[in-house]
Amino acid sequence: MYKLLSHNDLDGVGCGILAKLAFDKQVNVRYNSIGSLNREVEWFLENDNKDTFLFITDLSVNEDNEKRLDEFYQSGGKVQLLDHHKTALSFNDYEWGHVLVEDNEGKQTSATSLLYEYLVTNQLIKPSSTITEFVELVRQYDTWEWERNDNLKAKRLNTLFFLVSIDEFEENMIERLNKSEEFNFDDFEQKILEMEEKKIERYIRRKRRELVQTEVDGQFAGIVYAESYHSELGNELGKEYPHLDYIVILNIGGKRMGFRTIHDDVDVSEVAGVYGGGGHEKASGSIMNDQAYKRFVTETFRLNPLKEDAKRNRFNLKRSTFGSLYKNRTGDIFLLYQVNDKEWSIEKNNNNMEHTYTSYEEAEKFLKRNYQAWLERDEAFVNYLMDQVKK
Ligand SMILES: [Mn+2]
Repeated sequence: MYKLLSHNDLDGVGCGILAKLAFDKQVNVRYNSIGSLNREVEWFLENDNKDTFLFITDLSVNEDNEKRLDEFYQSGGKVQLLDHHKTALSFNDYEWGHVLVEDNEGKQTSATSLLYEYLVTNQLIKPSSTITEFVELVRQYDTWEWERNDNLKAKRLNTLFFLVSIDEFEENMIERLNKSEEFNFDDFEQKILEMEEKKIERYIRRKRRELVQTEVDGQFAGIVYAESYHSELGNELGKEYPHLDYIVILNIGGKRMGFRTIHDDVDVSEVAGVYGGGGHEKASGSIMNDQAYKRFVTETFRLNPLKEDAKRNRFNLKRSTFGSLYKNRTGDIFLLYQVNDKEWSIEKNNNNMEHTYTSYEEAEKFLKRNYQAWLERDEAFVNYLMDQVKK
């Protein structure tokens, strides 16, 4: 018999699907949140048959279970941990651990791609082009490579995953992977996927107006409350507000937090580490302990949300030769303008601020970090120019 303990996201469930394709009725699969895995491992070690082969995928265990699993392995037990999270790299010290973040071609891995490789190498699964494509879609979604490749099929696979129950998704995928030659969505799925995508768009638009900004340990964070669509939300908010180092998504009901960044020089697995969590450089999570609750909830609850930049302007545009007009909540007006090829400068309430910047982006980042200013609408810009002319 086999037992597979995996994560409850698409990548984790991808592992369960592969295990069922490989072992059929010989495997017992359980999906876990990051918090519930350790209980499952303890239960396995205390109650399960000693001959059962244990797989742990897309998650890693705490220190106590790390020791217990090694004792289990040393006394002849069969266990294999497969993960691709940077924070789990130390499990490579064990013969039963295999953690790989990037393969030798520099391609980012996912738990599903690692398990597939393991099963194929050990001749436990018969590879097929359909399964290979499914694994690649899961990998691209989990690593966000789909976005660079504009691979909407990968994104849609994840959307579908959240539309149905895990059991239904599993069953549906196993049937598809067992027979079809190519991995495709049917007409009905296409239709509900379109509806769901529109719904997610509206949800994100609403959340964009709820984001508050705060400074934590020298970094700027944007905080939002949300229970669903965490990856989409983290990504969209990060792009809407690039002056923020990372986005914190608070799930109060689940007492959890997610951290996302779009910046290469920010590592949110370190941020999550401060609160006892972990994950990837670009996406991580942790439970909400008292310290985190105080920092992200209590201390920011009264803050006003950031205002979005005006979007339909024809005149007050970023990088405009007339300058770009910004405003903040206390009514200060800022004009961001180019001085020469290499310099950008800011006027605050018609007074030049001393510092200059090497790019528009740098100057705007300063404005948004320090004043939470937003790009004004055309109307205000025109009024501002007329006032200048009168003077
Ligand atoms: Mn994963």
